[in-house]
Amino acid sequence: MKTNDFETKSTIFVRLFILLSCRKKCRVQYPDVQKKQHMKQRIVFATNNAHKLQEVRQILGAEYDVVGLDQIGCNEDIPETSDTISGNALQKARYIRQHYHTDCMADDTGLFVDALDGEPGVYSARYAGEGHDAAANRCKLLRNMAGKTNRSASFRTVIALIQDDREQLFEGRVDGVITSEEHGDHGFGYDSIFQPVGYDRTFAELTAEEKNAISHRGLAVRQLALHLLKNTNERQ
Ligand code: ITT
Repeated sequence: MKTNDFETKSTIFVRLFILLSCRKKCRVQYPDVQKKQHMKQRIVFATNNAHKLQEVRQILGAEYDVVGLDQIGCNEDIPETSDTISGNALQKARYIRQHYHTDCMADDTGLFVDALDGEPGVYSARYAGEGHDAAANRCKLLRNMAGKTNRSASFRTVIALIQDDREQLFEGRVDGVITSEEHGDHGFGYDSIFQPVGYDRTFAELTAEEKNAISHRGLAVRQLALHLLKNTNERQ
């Protein structure tokens, strides 16, 4: 064999070796990636409010696959007839459990204003009528607050989780004041007229990350996340 031939053959051999070991590495990595995707925990969130869905997805992060009602084929307006937010959260979660036979979570939220004896509270969504019109709700609240010196209020959220036929509640609350006019255009619902304690901006002037870090929903969802993590660890 000539020297040149020998060099060519050994170069081919070295290249083949590198190629094979790369393929081996790829094969090792690929199932890991697949496994990670499968490990994502699926949670059905019983809400018709796209903003809530987006917030919960952001707060829980990529580890969870938070599924909305349309993804389980539910287009109904789930009844909310309780006079407490915990009652409504449970009612929504139980409805989905009963009709769609799946574990799920539901969130009910209210804005409780001290000078209005806790109104709109559990009726926050329908404060200005059955239409769920957020602009009309804010307008009515600002009208009812005209001239009030005590502007203290709190947002409260209760999340009901039904998992393996067990019911759990998680609560979050943030205190603040009702501003005299609307400020900001982020967020939704009453965000533009609620200024949390310690801030000189309304929720609608904060970024989504800033709101989620201190909000009623952020607090409740982080408790839920701890519970889910504990459950998962216990099952393994
Ligand atoms: P689902 O019942 O389908 O979850 P909803 O919009 O009816 O959605 P709630 O009854 O829990 O939700 O909420 C009452 C109202 O309070 C709601 O219509 C919003 O306008 C408002 N709201 C809820 N969370 C809010 C938040 O984080 N910031 C501002 N307003 C909020």
